[in-house]
Amino acid sequence: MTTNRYAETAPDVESIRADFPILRTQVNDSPLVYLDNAATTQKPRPVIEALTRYYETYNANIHRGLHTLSEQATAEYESARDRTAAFINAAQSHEVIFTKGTTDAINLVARAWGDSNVTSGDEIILTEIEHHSNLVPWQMLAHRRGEQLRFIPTDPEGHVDLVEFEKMLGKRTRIVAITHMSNVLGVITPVAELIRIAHANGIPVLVDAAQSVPHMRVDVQELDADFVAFSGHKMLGPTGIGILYGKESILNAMDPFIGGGSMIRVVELHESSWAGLPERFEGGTPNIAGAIGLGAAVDYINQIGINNITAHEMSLTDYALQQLHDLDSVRIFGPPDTANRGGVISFAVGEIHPHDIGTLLDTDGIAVRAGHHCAQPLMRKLEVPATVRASIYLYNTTDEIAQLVASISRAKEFFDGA
Ligand code: 7TS
Repeated sequence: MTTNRYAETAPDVESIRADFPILRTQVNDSPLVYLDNAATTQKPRPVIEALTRYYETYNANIHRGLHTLSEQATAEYESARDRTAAFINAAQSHEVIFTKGTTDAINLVARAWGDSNVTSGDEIILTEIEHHSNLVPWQMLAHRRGEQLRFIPTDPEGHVDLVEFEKMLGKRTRIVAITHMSNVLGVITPVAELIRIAHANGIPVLVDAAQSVPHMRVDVQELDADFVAFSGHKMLGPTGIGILYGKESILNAMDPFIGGGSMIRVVELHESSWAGLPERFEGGTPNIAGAIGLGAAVDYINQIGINNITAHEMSLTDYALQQLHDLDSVRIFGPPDTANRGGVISFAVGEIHPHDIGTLLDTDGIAVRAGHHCAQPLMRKLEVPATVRASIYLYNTTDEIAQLVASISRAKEFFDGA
């Protein structure tokens, strides 16, 4: 990348905002206040331009043509892999597999690893706070292979019980799969500690990092994670592209899940042999533009500095938690302060249905998510049908948080008066 505008200083939010064309949009006659970043993030101009440049100047399929455009597309696709691998400090680029996203990555593991490593009577350990993406693929595996799912107890704020966790590990435990940051509670789980305990018992760990990698430094080698899954669209990149990181030794021992072009070495009429990493897990024409866009997103984040992004988000989260706490009848789910949490803030306003709050905020141009957030078991545990969720990213401002709080107050007055 060129100059590093921000790495030495706190992020200049106005300068960042100028890079995001959509932030100039008006919604219901108000400037857009985008606080639905846990669902998907907006795209800075360098990402949009990387996509356009690919389609306008070197669109071609990769790894097959000997022509110039194909070579350029292949080089850019592989360079995006290298930069993404460096971003999470993978030891080797071929440990980074391009997928459609987190969901696709976890399904890949549940199929390609699960089908050959899990049998009837085995156990898989999850938590009750998982997104459906890190629950349903394991349920499907259980239906195919007959293993049991077990859940680490969590307190109401989502903190996992490490003592109980250690007791749950046994001879039949095959894998632990856990979110790094809850998309509902914002709580950050102690994955490093969980991995250490699991490894002491010879058990691999998959980390659902969909909500962590975009917002905080995640070093896969330092964590010693076996698998890490995340999505490009939650970190300023395009939709339809994501990552499965896997340790080389584990990936090499796995058979592919998707059969077809690009993932083979030799194909005979009745048998085939597999390509090496990463091609073995990237059958078919991949999302070339998406990968290139993700590479541009990684560059953008690096240019600002991931630690600066975390610091900015934490200062806004601190402010938001205090302001919401001061509002009558607002109940915040998840940790009440910024210790062990990220900028995902779920709340309820009195007895008002979250969907009604979401709709009223939208009339002020404020985008939040209201619903079960693809975490229905967690909603049951919290004994609510849904929550309102505001989620913060690098382009949000203190003023936007103040607008959110004012809009919630107005919504409450509206319903109290109704
Ligand atoms: N895991 C977590 C923790 C997530 O938050 C999400 C998406 C996923 C997995 C799945 O990611 P995908 O890119 O494959 O869809 N979470 C949300 C959300 O909270 N609102 O919309 C999507």
